[in-house]
Amino acid sequence: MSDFTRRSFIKTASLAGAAVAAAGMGLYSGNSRAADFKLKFANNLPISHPMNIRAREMAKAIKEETNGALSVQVFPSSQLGSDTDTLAQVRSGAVDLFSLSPVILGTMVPSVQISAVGFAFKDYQQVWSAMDGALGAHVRSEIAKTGTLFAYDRMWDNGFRVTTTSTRPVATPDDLRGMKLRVPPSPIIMSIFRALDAAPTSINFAEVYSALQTRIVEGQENPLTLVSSAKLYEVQKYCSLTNHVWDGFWMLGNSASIGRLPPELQEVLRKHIEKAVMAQRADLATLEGSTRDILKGKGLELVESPAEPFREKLRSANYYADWHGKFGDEAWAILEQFSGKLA
Ligand code: X2X
Repeated sequence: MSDFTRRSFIKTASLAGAAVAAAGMGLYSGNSRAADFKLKFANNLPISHPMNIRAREMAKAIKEETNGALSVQVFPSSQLGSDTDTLAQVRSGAVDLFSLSPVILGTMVPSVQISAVGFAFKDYQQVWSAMDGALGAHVRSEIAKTGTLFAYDRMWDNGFRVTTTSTRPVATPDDLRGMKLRVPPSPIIMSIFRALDAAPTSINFAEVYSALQTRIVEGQENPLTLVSSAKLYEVQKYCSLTNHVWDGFWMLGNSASIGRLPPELQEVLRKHIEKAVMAQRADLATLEGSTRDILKGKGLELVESPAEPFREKLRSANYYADWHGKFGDEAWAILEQFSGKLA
């Protein structure tokens, strides 16, 4: 039985919210009415990815708890456009919620890329201490400064990015020399592979499978769960465990869109987003081991790629010094609270 009755909604909704709802959203139009508040949630992940499984559960739970007053429609797999297009849509309010990696959000807010510094995090203890702690708070404050967007507290997990290729494995930095590698439209990911002497090319994720299939690029880099759920093993031969960047997705909200919801509905939304995110993180942790076996079974050759030689090459290319300068001493000090000394 939903614990959110029409009566409590009418009683607790802000006057502004009730006025908006009554005036244009059919608040009082009987039991089997369309939702009074409809939100669009876009993401770029395959429909089978744990994020979309949990997002569908989240949407169902929100509809039930609000007795249909709030509905969240999930648009997976870049259905509403590429990442860069959808970022423009969430900024305008055409899309209300968008899960976006900091490596791409960095095209709009450069400072948010600090969580994607190459080889900064070695494990999930460091990741979640940072992102659920001071570094995440710093990044969310940077996002809020845009005035149009905000980020919910908890990040979805994408995983540690590994490198898949069709031509040769990447066991050492030298293996990357001249390699045509797809990277997201991301200044910081582009800079890692330029510093490692590869030949990176920015392509939106929606076009990655075909770019690999037609050999426009030799390889790409993404976490294991995505290599599996996007079926990249069908067009790749090697999977080198570089783990060069931990990546996640901020759950971005359009401030005006979400601000129009009555406070009660905003809280229901926040609560179920957090629940879905924490369940998705646990899913990826559970899947880590089995995904390696799945990918081996699909014919991918998994290759160990020890981190130190890659870190050393980045240091010698002034990669860390350059990004320290871009992010500034204060933000860099927050990062190193969790990563340890990087340069
Ligand atoms: O575009 C990618 O590689 C992806 C899916 O990992 C991001 O959204 C950054």
